[in-house]
Amino acid sequence: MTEAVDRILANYAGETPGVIGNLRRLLMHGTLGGTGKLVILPVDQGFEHGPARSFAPNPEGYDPGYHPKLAVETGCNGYAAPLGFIEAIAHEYAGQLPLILKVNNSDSLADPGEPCSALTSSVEDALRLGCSAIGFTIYPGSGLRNEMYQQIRDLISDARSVGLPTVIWSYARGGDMTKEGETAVDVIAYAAQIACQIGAHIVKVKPPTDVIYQDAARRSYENIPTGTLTERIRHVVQSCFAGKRIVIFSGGAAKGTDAVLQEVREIQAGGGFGAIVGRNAFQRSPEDGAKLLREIMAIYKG
Ligand code: FBP
Repeated sequence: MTEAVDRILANYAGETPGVIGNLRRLLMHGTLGGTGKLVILPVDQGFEHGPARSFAPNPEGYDPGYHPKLAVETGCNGYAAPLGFIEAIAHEYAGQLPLILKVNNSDSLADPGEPCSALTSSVEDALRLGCSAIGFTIYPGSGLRNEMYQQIRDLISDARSVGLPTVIWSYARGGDMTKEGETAVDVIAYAAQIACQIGAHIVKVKPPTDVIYQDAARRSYENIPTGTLTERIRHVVQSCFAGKRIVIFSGGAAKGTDAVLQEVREIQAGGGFGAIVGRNAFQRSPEDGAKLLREIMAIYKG
């Protein structure tokens, strides 16, 4: 244990020992183990975006064995994926790499109007596969958001009872939300707060942009600095119970190395706890993907 990890876990003091133990496992694992920072490799894009959009840029990624190997070689804190990918590799990696089972997923074959992921696996599956946490996506703003909030209430409670923490991917979308609104700083902060209030142990949101989406929030933001990404990250961290809940930020669609690293520097400067980096890692060649993950971790290590 380290002071940084002790400090974070003290904020979860009301939790069961099993949940705290698994959070500790995630925080103590890999290159960033003990620093209080996390880099997680998520590979649910095959389900969410389709196989070719996800894996054609680096065909090695079609193989479920590719991703946990990349995560282990580069020292990621954990690996998150839907049931099929986890079932294909758990016998080899459970106990060697913290696994996070994404228990709901949605496809992008048709515009759902009001998005709502399907439950695709269970807490029992996570236990059976030796996972360290479950993952769940909510879509605040969707007409079906209340259904998702109620589903996750039950799942968090089931997962907690067997000692598993919950990571919530919180993406505002649906309703009359615009594309620009989905990443507006007020919307990201609100989505992060909702995930914390629902009981997420780790929250995952997209990096916020310098846009205020809700007219009702505009005045409240007059004195909140949001001009730089660092400032916006700081505000999102504050919105997660004044930094008492772990909040990490996603990488987004593949982009240039300089842009990824600049974003990571600002997440670090704003007090973010780390990143979930999917496409930017596995869509590069094996060497380049591993190099980028190592560079990202070096920044978080300070
Ligand atoms: P990326 O780094 O590839 O963006 O992955 C992070 C993630 O949260 C994935 O888990 C998820 O599939 C994806 O983003 C969703 O992205 P989008 O909202 O663009 O569909």
